[in-house]
Amino acid sequence: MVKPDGVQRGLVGDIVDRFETRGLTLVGAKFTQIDDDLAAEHYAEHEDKPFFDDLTTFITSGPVFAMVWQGQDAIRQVRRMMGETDPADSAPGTIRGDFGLDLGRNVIHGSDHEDEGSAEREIGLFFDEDELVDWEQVNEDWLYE
Ligand code: D4T
Repeated sequence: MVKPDGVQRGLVGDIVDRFETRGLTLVGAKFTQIDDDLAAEHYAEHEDKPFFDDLTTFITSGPVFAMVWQGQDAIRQVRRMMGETDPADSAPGTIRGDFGLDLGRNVIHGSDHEDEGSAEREIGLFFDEDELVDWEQVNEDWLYE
């Protein structure tokens, strides 16, 4: 999900381009504004953390662009392309390493690849089943051996 800072800074197109060019398949997308309830649910794991209020205030502060990407090892590869949680620790070439400087403005959210159910849970928060499109890219034979 491109966070409000990424949307305001006009980075949606570049971020979509990176995932498309990598070979991932877009199966869902939604431009929306998160309300307080959804923010609390989305960041429930951080409920007791000192940065929780700042986090939910930020994520509800403007529109976001939520996406579902599919492909081989997609969750882990997206996390690698995003960089570290703190842009200051993110390598150049990653999304946060190229577009961010500050932990509280880290441009993008991605589901956790170490937490098995996290992508499925988060897709359920943002999308109805009929908003996801089951399709095959014509170039799959050239992406996968
Ligand atoms: P998100 O969830 O935004 O994709 O980030 P990460 O998955 O990379 O990292 P996270 O869940 O640990 O942190 C969520 C979010 O909280 C902000 N944050 C985090 C913060 O403001 N202060 C902090 O000390 C930490 C650890 C940044 C990302």
